[in-house]
Amino acid sequence: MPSVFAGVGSNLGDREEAMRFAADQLTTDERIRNLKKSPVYETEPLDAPGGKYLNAVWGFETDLVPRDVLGLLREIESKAGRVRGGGYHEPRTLDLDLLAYGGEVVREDGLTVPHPRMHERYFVLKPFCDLSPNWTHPVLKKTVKELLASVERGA
Ligand code: PH2
Ligand code: MG
Ligand code: MG
Repeated sequence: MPSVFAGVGSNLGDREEAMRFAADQLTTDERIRNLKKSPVYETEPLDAPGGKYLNAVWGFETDLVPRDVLGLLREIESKAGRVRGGGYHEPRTLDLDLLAYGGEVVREDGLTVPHPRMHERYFVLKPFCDLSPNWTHPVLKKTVKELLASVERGA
């Protein structure tokens, strides 16, 4: 069963409650095993309007294929009350991004794994590193720990 990693973000409404709700949805889903949660970080919005984000990364195991993991994450976003208004990086009650699916590379319509911007985002790499510092990016061939160090150096 591959280890899957999801980025979790919220900068609208009751941010803690949205994250609690999402964790509960995953924990009670029989297709999801062994949910592990990073610490939560409060971060300034990057290239986005609105208030501060709460960010975390969660890891779990599943036999769902990447497309179905994406579908499940979208479903949980909707159940948490997320409404997509179409604005660029608009504030969101809950954002669940599929960051990594084991060491696999997926390039399909509307689905790129690893997430195309994860390696440049401190708010992803920091909590990802808390969970799994040695996960290796299958395209960049660098560990999360190395990617985080590059971002912290500003490289
Ligand atoms: N997500 C974005 C855009 N900007 N900034 C922070 N700090 N955290 C996020 O999760 C985030 C962001 C698009 O999804
Ligand atoms: Mg998203
Ligand atoms: Mg996002």
